[in-house]
Amino acid sequence: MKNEMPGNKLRTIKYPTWCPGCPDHMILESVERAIKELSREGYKKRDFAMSCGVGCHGKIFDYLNISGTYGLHGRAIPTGIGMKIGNPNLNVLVFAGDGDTYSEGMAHFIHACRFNPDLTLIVFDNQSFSLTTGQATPTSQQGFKTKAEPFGEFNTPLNPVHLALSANASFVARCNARDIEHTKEVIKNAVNHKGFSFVEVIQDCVIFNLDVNHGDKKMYKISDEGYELDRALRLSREFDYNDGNGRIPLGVFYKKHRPSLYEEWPQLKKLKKKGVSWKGLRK
Ligand SMILES: Cc1ncc(C[n+]2csc(CCOP(=O)(O)OP(=O)(O)O)c2C)c(N)n1
Repeated sequence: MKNEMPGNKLRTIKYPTWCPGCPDHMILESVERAIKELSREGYKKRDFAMSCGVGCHGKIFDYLNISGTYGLHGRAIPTGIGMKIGNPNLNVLVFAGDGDTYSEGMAHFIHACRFNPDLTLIVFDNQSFSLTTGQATPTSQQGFKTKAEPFGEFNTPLNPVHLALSANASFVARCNARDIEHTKEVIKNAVNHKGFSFVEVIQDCVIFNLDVNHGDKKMYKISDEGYELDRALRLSREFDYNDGNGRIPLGVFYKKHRPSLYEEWPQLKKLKKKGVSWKGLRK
């Protein structure tokens, strides 16, 4: 049980210890607004649950007043899938970092795209392992100088949006953390999607990776129509996570319903039919 902030049921009394100006504050605000609006549309606050990775992003566990677990680094996705299997009526939000998801947790990410469990993954992508003082992650730009790589990162960055599309994810989106309202809208859209929804939120790290901050100027919003895979793949290639060239498309790249883990597996179907829920547990 967390201590609720007076006047705001979605916040705990904990004061955020993220650095001043860190876009993580803005992602928290977007998530809060999304849950508030979804609650007005019929979702219940008690049916939201979160699974968090380890890193700066994971601190959202302390500030957002919903139930869940603070997981292991790289293991937020399987923990979230477990929560959903235990109680299929939960709306599970998985909060993870870029290091968390695309380095330690990469296998889980790819297979979640394939398995299509009905949950929402929100990646705080600051292109750096920030909590451990800024080492390069798979999305760091080439040339990124860190204490561990003083001559600069030489590997080419991974493009998670392109990867998710190639791995058959049923919902793929990218947002800018600084655009709170747009991120809120995309998160609402992701929660409403029945299946695995992947929301990549790009941000800078105001202490360790300021270079990616300059990307704001290059960002633009894509239209909300026609979610064809070819268009999504083409758009995903516009930004390669390196600094410099190209524009950065934001919005929902791809959305297509296909049977989720629950609809595919007879054992899970049965569980869902039983109507397992918090309500049931209280009886
Ligand atoms: C298996 C494992 N490897 C490494 C660590 C050390 N570790 C803790 S937090 C962290 C950095 C997290 O980076 P990221 O996931 O990008 O999140 P951020 O801090 O940038 O939000 C690392 C490497 C760990 N706790 N567990």
